[in-house]
Amino acid sequence: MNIIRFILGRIILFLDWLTSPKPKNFSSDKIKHIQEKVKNMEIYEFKACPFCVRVRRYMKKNNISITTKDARRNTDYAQELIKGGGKLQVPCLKIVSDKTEWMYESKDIISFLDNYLEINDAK
Ligand SMILES: N[C@@H](CCC(=O)N[C@@H](CS)C(=O)NCC(=O)O)C(=O)O
Repeated sequence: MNIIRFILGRIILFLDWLTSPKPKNFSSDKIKHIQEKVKNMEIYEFKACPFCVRVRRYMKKNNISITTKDARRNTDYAQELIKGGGKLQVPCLKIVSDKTEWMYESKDIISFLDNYLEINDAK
């Protein structure tokens, strides 16, 4: 089972690399604005998780740069995620504030970023 998961993961990463989206041509002001609005965010992920790939592709296409934490390779990150968010499931968007939020579900993360950053690219 582990070997099958490993092979599937490699295929996903290869296909993602092969069809990697081009970042849209946003103005430097818009990119700065996006960066400012996401600077308090982090994403917990597994590199070869298809749902994480979906979020990463959306981010790349829309010039969104959020720190990622690989919760598969780093057990400290996995523990942070379980303690803060309540479960080991990726992707998870952490929004740090007085009342830190942990958002699971790739579609919800994309939809949140799309609205919050006024991008209008969520499908
Ligand atoms: N519906 C979720 C599915 C997320 C999901 O199934 N993630 C898997 C990795 S691909 C996971 O976190 N599994 C927990 C584990 O492997 O321990 C989404 O769209 O984000």
